[in-house]
Amino acid sequence: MTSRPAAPDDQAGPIGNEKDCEVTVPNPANPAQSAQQAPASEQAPASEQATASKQAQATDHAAGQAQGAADTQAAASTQPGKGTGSFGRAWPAASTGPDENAQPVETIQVLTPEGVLRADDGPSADYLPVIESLGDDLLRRFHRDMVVTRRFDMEAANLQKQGQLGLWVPSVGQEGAQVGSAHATRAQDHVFPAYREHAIAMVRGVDLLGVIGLLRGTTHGGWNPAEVDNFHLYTLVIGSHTLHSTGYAMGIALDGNYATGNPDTDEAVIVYFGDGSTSQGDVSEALVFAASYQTPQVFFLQNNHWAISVPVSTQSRVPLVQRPMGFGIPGIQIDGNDVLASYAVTARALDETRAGRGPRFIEALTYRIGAHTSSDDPTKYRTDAELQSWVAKDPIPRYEKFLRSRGAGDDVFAAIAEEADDFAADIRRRTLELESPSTDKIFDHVYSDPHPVIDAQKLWLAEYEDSLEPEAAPGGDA
Ligand SMILES: Cc1ncc(C[n+]2csc(CCOP(=O)(O)OP(=O)(O)O)c2C)c(N)n1
Ligand SMILES: [Mg+2]
Repeated sequence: MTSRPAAPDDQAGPIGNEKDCEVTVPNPANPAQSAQQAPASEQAPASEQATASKQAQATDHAAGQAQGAADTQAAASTQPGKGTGSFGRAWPAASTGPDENAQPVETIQVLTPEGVLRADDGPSADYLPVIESLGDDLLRRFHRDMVVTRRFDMEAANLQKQGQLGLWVPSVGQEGAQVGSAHATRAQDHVFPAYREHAIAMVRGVDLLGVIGLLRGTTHGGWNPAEVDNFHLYTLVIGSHTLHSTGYAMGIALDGNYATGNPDTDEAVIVYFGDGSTSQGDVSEALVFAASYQTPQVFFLQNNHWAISVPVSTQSRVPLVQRPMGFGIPGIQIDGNDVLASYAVTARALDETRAGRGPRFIEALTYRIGAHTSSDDPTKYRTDAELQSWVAKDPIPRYEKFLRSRGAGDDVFAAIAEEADDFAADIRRRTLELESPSTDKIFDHVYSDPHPVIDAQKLWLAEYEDSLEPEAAPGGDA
């Protein structure tokens, strides 16, 4: 075990000094954020209404939390048994909604919801030069990647409905957060996804048929991380991969593969996780170790406002971006439906951490437009009004407006749409061609070396299968 780095006091400010943790005060001149605040009258309990009015400048996060609380309480009151513990007692009702002591935070947004670059001189303006340095090819690539992933997602959902996949996990609505941050990574970086990071997988070079195979049950993995720019495997045990990523980042540090001053070879880790997973102990442990060892690592939280049917307002009484500060890690909140903010903020955070300045935490405010998975029915727990308010903030049409204002014409968008259709058709064709693996494959790779118990089980299964009657051919009489 190596000794831990000296205490990194350059990150920590006096208590209450959020600037040192890169969480800045709200800009009252930002009408876009005010517009996102849900009307206090829709937010139910009187105490929370008072809170809401106190936080008139609060961010989208607080609005989402308060709205989620009201929606959830409304849903619970119409569902018999919901909100009742297994001992027949009612759970306390006041477990949701923003804490009245929560400090509002500034959300970094480069592109307004109208698709115009922000012209004010608040903290978001710091990121404009990053965007202005990008060429048209990359800017258009962002759009292409968002559109292709969404089209892929729709095709996969259709395949699931047609019985070709066991399950589908949609990413619709989160393309801005994913495409922007993925393009900010460098080839040598290591990316640890959860399970709906399809756009990031594609940007890193994964053949998305691998994702399909995973959900069709033809593979346990889907790709080899070493062959796809270190895009590690999907992780279904929520939050567990934050520990994997911190361990990996500690390894990079032990090997001395960062902070050499060469951004083209210095490595960094980025881990993607959801709002719900922040309630897992694993995430807190990962943050503790990351802070202790000053890992070269970015924690990228996609706050899509729901953990299956649990709203983020139940997971945290304060904006989640404030949580890393308690661990001594700077946090920054971004408009996750702004692909440019996602790119610029992630690029800076990765370059800072690869340079040895310690871990960083980004909270991207976004929304899961679709169901949690194809097994979920979100109409049971969230309102159509909430959904529509986020459909209106869809990252794709917003970005299309921006590209059009820079001269992209109908031909550009028609070509991208055609490419997306071709991509989906190719995925469909290859999905139907996927072959089922042999049953005994489940025993491979349980251990790296041969194991007598596994060998015995494999033999037993083979004998059992041999003892069965052969299956009737389709269409036969038997
Ligand atoms: C350790 C663990 N507990 C519970 C689950 C069941 N589960 C699957 S997804 C999920 C919600 C995760 O929500 P969030 O982290 O916000 O990610 P999102 O699905 O919204 O992307 C839960 C509880 C799980 N997979 N792993
Ligand atoms: Mg979530």
